[in-house]
Amino acid sequence: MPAASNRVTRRRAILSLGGIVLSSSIARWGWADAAPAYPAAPSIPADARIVDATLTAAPRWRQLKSAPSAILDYVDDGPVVLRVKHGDWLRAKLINGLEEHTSIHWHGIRLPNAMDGVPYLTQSPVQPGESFTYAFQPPDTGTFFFHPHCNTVEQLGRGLAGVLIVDGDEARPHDADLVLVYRDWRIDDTGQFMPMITDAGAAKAGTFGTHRTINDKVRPVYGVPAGGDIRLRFLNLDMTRIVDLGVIGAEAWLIATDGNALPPQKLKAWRMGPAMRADLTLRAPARAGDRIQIVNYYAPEPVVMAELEAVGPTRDRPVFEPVPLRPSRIPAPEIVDAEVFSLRLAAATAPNASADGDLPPDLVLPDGEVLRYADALCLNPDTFWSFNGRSWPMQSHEVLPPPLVTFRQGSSYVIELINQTPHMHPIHLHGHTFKVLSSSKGEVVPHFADTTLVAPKERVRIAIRADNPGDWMIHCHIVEHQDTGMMGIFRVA
Ligand SMILES: [Cu+2]
Repeated sequence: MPAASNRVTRRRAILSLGGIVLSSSIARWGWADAAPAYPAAPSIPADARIVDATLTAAPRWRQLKSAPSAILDYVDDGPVVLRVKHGDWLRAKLINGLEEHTSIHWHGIRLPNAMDGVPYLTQSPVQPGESFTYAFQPPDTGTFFFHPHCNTVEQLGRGLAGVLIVDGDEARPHDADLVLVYRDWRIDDTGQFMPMITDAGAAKAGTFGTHRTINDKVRPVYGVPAGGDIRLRFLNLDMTRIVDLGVIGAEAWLIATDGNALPPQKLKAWRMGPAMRADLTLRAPARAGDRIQIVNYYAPEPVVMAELEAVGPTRDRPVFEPVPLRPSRIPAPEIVDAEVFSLRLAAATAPNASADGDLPPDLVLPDGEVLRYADALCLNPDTFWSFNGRSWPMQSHEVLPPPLVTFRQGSSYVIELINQTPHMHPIHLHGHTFKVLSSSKGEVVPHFADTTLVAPKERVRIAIRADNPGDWMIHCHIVEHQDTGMMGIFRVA
């Protein structure tokens, strides 16, 4: 049988197996008929303070343009914002009201592997009508978010995401605390969604939306106490767009990146790829009616995304000075003598061209059939991207490739992200928060992050202490890039 038709046959076979075989038996590389070896969930101590939440992922109607759009969300009036105090446990019951499986990944939270929400890797996918309860104690304060890790292009693209705030980082409280969620919806004039992924987009910078919003509104205006100190939590929850966050009309200071405190930096502009967050502090205008503009400089002309309008009597405050947040609790990586792991971000290549020379072993399917890695790769008909010469072999997570790298638990590593492509890639690590050390393109402000944007031809050095055991995802957060190959597993053991 010619190789090409062989591939097609196998592809059909795998796809038709669908959830039947794979829901009962996980397909890991080289493991035949292995029972799902999911990590064990943490147990909640008897004296824990618990915040309960119910999140029903379901289709809903939302007015984005003149006609309502059929979005997906956990609540009717999004975005949902969950708040816990540092030290609390969050116990969130996900109910799947969708017609396909889903899960919740808690982006940026250094939680136990079992709660990371990656189907087939850390848990069984949550099937339609089923539920799954996530319970964990967030170890860090800050601004986080959550979203599915299944068919992410469609589910996140249609709106399925929420905000998680862990309070307890303010040495001095602000007078107002605003959450600004940036998204670009891919809808037409009648509010209908357009195809979320296109080959032309996925192979380049991504398929852009058509309707940019803050908290689902175009250029909203928020009243803030006149002369008061304001905290802004800006989240780029788009799947494609890059934002250069700026403020016009007030002196703003950057106080946290991806939720992690840093010494206040006077804000000129802060570049944010999909999934990145920035916390700002600023003083509202003293005179009621005066406005501040929140702008995006990543455009030919600054684009106003939202405005703040001073309201009410003027607060009597001393001269504005940015108060730093309490220092982050991220374990500092020991950078001197740390091993360096290079990760090349590149276009997809034939697996035989892998520069490492260590091709992954053949895959043994649950029914005993042996599938070559090369054939498995062909299961993903639209593979455009790779890490270190390896593309994630399927569009879903049903077949798991071996880890790209294994880190010794407790050791520190420098990871060099080498962008060999002409496009931006916001690279996200699960389970760990890293320190951004340096860039080949110039000075960087050292800061902690869970996602960092790597520009074309740029090399960015980050460092982690690999202290959280498990198999974790690393991927580009331009979701189409993730979906078409730029994803892998790193193991901490
Ligand atoms: Cu990318």
